[in-house]
Amino acid sequence: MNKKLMLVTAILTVSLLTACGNTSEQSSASEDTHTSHNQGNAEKSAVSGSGEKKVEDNTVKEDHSSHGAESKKTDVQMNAKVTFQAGTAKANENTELAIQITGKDGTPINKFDENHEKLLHLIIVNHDLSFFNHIHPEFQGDGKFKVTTSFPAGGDYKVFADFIPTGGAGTTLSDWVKVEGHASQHTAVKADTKLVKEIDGKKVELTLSSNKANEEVTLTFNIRDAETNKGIDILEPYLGAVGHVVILSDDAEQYLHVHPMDEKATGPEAKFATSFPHSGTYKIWGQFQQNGKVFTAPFVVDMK
Ligand SMILES: [Cu+2]
Repeated sequence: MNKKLMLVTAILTVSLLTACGNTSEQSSASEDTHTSHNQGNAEKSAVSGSGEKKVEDNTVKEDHSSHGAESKKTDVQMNAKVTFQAGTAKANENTELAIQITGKDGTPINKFDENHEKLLHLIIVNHDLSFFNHIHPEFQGDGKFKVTTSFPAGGDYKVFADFIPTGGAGTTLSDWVKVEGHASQHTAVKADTKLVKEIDGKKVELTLSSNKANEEVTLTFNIRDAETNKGIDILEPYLGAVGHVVILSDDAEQYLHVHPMDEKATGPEAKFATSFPHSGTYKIWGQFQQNGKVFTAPFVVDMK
């Protein structure tokens, strides 16, 4: 009896290891071809975040730490397929994007919980993360969302769909799409020497409490008027919070969506807590709103 149990355990372990092996193989394959992958659902949907925090973050919706999704527990059951309604898309032209979300067996997911005022948050980046777009497609029913958007150049874009299926956990799925047209030059993602950016007349400064991966890091954004250097304390809620932060590893494999520690803050400071899953270079986009206008401050940091 015990022997039998041990054998079963051994088989299970082997199959788990095999599954993991396949996952990394598949995702590196998708990196190589950079085209839209609609097969290999489980593999493709592997988008990870701050690992062990996941379950807690997802059950407590008001939790203020990151809820970057991790594939192993829940996402593996679902798939997001991103297509262009017209079949193809050209750079600098309005194009209708469709996102089809299905369960493991291919049936559409039809119930979503509203999360920060939206059923689906879509983040689109290009190959070198120089382009970032955060949009909210409309639900059409049958697991399908649609949105009209445009791309600044030809080339490959990674699309992250961030949502909560009703009864499930916060999930992030991703897919690559290819846009026709002249591609922009690829610039390596390089850490900023100074974490101060001037955006739309505002000076945004970012301070990290630590530059170590795998530990809690507080990100403090300080927002000042670029001309007067006065702190701006009249930030407006953007999607129900003082700000939103999206973080991607330089290879766009690790996705973190971080919410503020104090959602009701109005500036000049906005604090966020997260943990970076491994050492390396990350791009951070902080999004805030003033006078009805959203501004996005990008930063690149190295984590040890
Ligand atoms: Cu959003």
